[in-house]
Amino acid sequence: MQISKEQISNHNEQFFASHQNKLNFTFSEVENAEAIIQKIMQFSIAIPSWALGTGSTRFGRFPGGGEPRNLEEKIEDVGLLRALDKTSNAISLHIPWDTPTNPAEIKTLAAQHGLAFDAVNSNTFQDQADQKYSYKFGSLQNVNKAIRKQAVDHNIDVIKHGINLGSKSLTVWLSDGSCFPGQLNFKKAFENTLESLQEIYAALPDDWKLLVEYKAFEPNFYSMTIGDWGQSLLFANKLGKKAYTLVDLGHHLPNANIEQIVSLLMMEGKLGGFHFNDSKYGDDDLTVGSIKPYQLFLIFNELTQGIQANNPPFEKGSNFGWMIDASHNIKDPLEDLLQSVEAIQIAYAQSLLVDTIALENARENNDVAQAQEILQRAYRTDVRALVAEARLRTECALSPIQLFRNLKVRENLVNVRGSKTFATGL
Ligand SMILES: [Mn+2]
Repeated sequence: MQISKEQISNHNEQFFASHQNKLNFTFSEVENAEAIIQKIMQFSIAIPSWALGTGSTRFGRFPGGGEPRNLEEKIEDVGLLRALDKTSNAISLHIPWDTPTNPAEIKTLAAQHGLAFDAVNSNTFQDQADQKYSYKFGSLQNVNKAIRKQAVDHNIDVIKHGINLGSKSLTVWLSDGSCFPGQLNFKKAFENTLESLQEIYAALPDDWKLLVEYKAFEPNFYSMTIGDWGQSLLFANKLGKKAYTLVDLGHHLPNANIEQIVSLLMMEGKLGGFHFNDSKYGDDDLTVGSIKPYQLFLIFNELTQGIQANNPPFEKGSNFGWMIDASHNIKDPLEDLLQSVEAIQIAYAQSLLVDTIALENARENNDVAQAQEILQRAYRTDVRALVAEARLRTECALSPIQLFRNLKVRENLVNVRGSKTFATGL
């Protein structure tokens, strides 16, 4: 299914007058409104191939129907999102869930939908039917050299798939760790993992990045071998300049100060990628901004300031890997992704409202109340009309979810694909 420009403009017409009123008001309130719209229009985010189907918990999976049955249909789904928001401009593949059998055709199809390929993701947290050794006791950390080699070879294979598609980075997330005290020699596990990562790093093209993702717990519940940003940064620093830390919002212990982590990683030039989601308890994979929108804003505030200070803008073609990493259990995955994208755009727009000079002055004068006022003034500003205007100017929907529903996109996909479909993924 494709959404036509005519369908979008018909939809926008009915909302136009009300949008214009809100926009005029926002322009009267926000000094840099035009600059913010321009930034939002440039903003780009990747959609992971595993977020397009209904996810599952440990207890069950309830598919919603019309889910993409193969990689081609996943690309089609991201194409639908892009037609509605022009921000979901890339897809991030997970190998082997979405191994491209004909890369040239897949690349052409993606280009037809205006999509690029973001980071490729390896998988050594599951056993595949055709693999010789099990990862039950870890992959890159394993005490058995042959198992480590199998995991290294898989990662190198993933890089090759990525090269064929035009990806520029490999994300490694390991479930390696231990479930009980005494199970693992921490030092040996680190050293084995480092040696394995070095072998993967050696196979990385010069213009690629290796993104080292960390996670505090789950599926291992006593220790994770790359458990926090310190451990990830240690690996990244030992590996070299092509290696970076990747921050996933859901991969921290409760109440971790993620904005501080972001600030320091950017100071070190080692923040390579970001996975957006939201959570109340752990790695809940909930819709971005649905639980802790203020935290999201504070993180964006650090991202924006860090980028303005010493990094290129995180716009189309930038060096950062921005991605939504979530798996939706009960909502329509496409509606959920539209909500997530908008939450990210809103937080980004609000971060651009922060008067950084005044904030720095307040900090230098230890004026704590004023510093808080400056941040909260930005956070409490309604920027939705600016985000909508960015969509309007890029020929997208003023209200993406409304149009998604009006056009009966899901019903259409169910008709074509069937009501009992299972997308590959978790
Ligand atoms: Mn992630």
